[in-house]
Amino acid sequence: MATSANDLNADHDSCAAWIARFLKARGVDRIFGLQGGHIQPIWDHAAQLGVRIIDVRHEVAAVHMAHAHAELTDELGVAMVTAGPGVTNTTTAVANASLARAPVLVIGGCTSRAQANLGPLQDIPHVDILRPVTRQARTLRVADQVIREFDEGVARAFGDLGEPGPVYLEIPTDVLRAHVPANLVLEEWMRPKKPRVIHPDPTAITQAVEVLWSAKRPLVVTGRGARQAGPAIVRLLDSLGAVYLDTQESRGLVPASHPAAVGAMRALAMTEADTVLVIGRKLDYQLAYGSPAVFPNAKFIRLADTPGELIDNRRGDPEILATPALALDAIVAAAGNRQPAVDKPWVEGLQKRHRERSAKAGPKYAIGSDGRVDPRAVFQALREKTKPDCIAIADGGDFLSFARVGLEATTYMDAGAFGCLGVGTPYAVAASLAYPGRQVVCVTGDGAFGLNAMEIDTAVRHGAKIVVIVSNNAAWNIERHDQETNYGGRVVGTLLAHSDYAGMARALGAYGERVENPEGLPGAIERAICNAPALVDVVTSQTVVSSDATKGLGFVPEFQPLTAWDDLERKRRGLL
Ligand SMILES: Cc1ncc(C[n+]2csc(CCOP(=O)(O)OP(=O)(O)O)c2C)c(N)n1
Ligand SMILES: [Mg+2]
Repeated sequence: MATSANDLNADHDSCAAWIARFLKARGVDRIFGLQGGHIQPIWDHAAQLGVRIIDVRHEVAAVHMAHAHAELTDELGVAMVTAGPGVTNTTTAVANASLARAPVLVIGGCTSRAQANLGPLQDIPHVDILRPVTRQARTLRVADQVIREFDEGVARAFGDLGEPGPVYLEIPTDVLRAHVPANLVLEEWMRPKKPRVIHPDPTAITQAVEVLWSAKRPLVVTGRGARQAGPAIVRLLDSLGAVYLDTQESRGLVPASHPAAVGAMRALAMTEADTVLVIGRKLDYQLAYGSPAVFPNAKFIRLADTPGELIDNRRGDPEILATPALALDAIVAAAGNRQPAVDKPWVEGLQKRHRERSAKAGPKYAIGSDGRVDPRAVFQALREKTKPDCIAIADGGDFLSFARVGLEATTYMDAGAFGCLGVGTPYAVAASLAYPGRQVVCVTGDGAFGLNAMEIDTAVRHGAKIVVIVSNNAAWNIERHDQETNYGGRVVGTLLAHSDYAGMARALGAYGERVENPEGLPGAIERAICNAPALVDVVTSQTVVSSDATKGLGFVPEFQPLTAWDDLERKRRGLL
């Protein structure tokens, strides 16, 4: 490597050097990013300290990766992008992390102070653009205060002053180069912080025991905020005898084999429950906004460590602001030997019907009416070929709908509440780099795949052993289906080509093969796992209709996300 006498980063007490040391001190061992001159001082110092730089092909992917890293490891996810388009390219991923409340720190470039408002290169009001989708967005102009700002920013990313979520900090390049004497950087700003613990109010615990242990038809529902509380939830379910539903964000928290889990009877459990304990989640579209139309018999108890998950849509009585595991254990302890009033035949009835529905092996899926591979056959083949600790990522329209039912993995991420197509490949890359010893499979629609397809190149360069399975139905199919069924069959702008995605993967240095019949799936998946990073391009049917398409998720009913719930809502309003 050629060396140069010129070193703009020779000062190891520059502001940029302090930021790199701060990140290292906070346990950050990787930064996802795309380089540019404005951020080069931090980029270089971080690399010199041994922080791994995972350089991507589009800034949106860097933030998706930081997000997945944060979710899968409980660590801070860090992305670094340059000024101007580098920052604006992150906006969608920052918004996605905001809805997913993922603790992500995005470090942006910013023009030097002396050029401010003169019309410099790559200048745009980043902070104004990102403010609505971040917990904090600031320009740090005072070099000796930058580490204090980072300390505060990381605290906000982990949920101080509101929900956890993304934080955006930018530092003008001249500030990055400024010298900061060590005596001005307090050691306490650098030191890692322990996660906060919120102890429950004993009065609220007594009240919760009273309501739960008097309930005849208690239902427990969890979300992202319950993720640390799996064993405590199981202890509560065991002592209360309630039924249980997870949501997309809490998959795998309670083992699917636990008798309380009645996921296949979701609608009936929601209709019939008289008491619903909601742990760590909003009553958002996945829970029909908590509407009495869908929960006609229920009163609610809310439990979360952030008020944002206590106060939306329906009042909890009680509303418990506490670390969920602590509150749940306190509830179980306070209930002691008290016998719950639970209606056992109701619980057993739901359990029995859940078992019957789940046990149905279902047909062996092969081909759709157009002769192409039934997308559900992919998941049957995956079940044969993947290990139980496989990490699964799902992205797309119809294919995501099939994936939710067909995938068995308990470590799982998907396009989420933001419906953010394009997350698949970046999430998978970050997952594989975080857990190199585990299989990582990304199942994605061809449309969704196209949004960040170049990240296959990142996987190859960084040795991320991902397996991407593309459902190549040559369409944005869930939308095509909507046009066909609800807009007079006028199909406009929703068709793609049967592009050669396997060839594309090979061109980028990955393994790739195309599958055109269901018998070819198991072998192709096995070869892909052995040769990862790899892509299996499965030519799938457009004619197999997914449940998201039939339930109305695609076409946006007026009051509720699903047509069945929308009908109930209309009935409640006297419109039917
Ligand atoms: C970024 C973004 N753009 C558009 C949409 C709207 N949308 C939702 S699903 C979908 C179709 C996805 O097509 P594909 O990934 O090929 O999956 P398929 O339905 O064909 O299985 C579209 C366009 C979205 N959710 N996100
Ligand atoms: Mg498609």
